[in-house]
Amino acid sequence: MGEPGAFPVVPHDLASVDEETALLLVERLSDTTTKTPEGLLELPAGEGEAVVLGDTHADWPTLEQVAREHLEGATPVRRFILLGDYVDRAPEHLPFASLVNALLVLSLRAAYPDRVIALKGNHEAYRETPSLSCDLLRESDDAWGSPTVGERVLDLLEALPLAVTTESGAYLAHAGFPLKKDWKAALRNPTETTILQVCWNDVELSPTCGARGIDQTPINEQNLGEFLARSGTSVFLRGHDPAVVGKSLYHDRLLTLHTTRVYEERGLYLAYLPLSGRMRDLSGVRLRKIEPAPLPPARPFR
Ligand SMILES: [Mn+2]
Repeated sequence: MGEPGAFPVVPHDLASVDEETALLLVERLSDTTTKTPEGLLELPAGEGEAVVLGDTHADWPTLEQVAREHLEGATPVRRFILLGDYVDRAPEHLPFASLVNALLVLSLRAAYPDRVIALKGNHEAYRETPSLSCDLLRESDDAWGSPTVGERVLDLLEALPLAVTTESGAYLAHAGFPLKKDWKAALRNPTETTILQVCWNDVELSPTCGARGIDQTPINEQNLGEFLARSGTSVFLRGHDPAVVGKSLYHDRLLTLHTTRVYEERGLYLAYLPLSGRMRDLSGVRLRKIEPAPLPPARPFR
């Protein structure tokens, strides 16, 4: 997995890794990632900017390319923030891609503990909320005839934080915010309701809203304004909803990102967020559209 500060090496071809080796790899990651989950991270003011990625959904070639550019390139960013949904809906022709992408996320966090922040999405909350199927378990079964590796990876993903705030005035989470007045307490001690609000919610004006079967008050102009006021933030960056990707909503205060070839027709986006000064709205956030990274050559038939 490499040393802290060095770009991690993650096996791309898990079919050639035996179960024991895979378990060792996950074991090492659980030693290097924080053991006490914190629901909310509050970043202090700092120089430079954060790059923010939306859902990556098993598109590890793109994540790896973007991570290399921003963590070890000529102009590295101070913070590298991932908004959740690392697994499931894998692109075609990428075997075991949910496992590889999850291992890449966790390895990046272990290699750059003070720079990489990975938040939890609804796909990482598979065992905590009424949910979809989980490719981590299925891929493990396919590779090794047992779900154990996938279960251990899920243990680590479940412990990821739900949200992060910056001194410059941003709140970031996978989908939404706690509707409770004491939002910090809700994030620090999340109930199923909080997980649904933070990891599953939609914006009222999206076509997706109401289609997921999640019984929550959706995000609207009013509850967004109230939340930003009580949290002392000005903008909300999220992933989760391909229908509104790249659109700045509610008077330039809410932005949705995806960074995966799985929804390529909606666009793959990165956002650059200032970490110093004070944002009033999204005008200080730079949006960049990227192309998906090339897929690795298909494995030769054996
Ligand atoms: Mn999602």
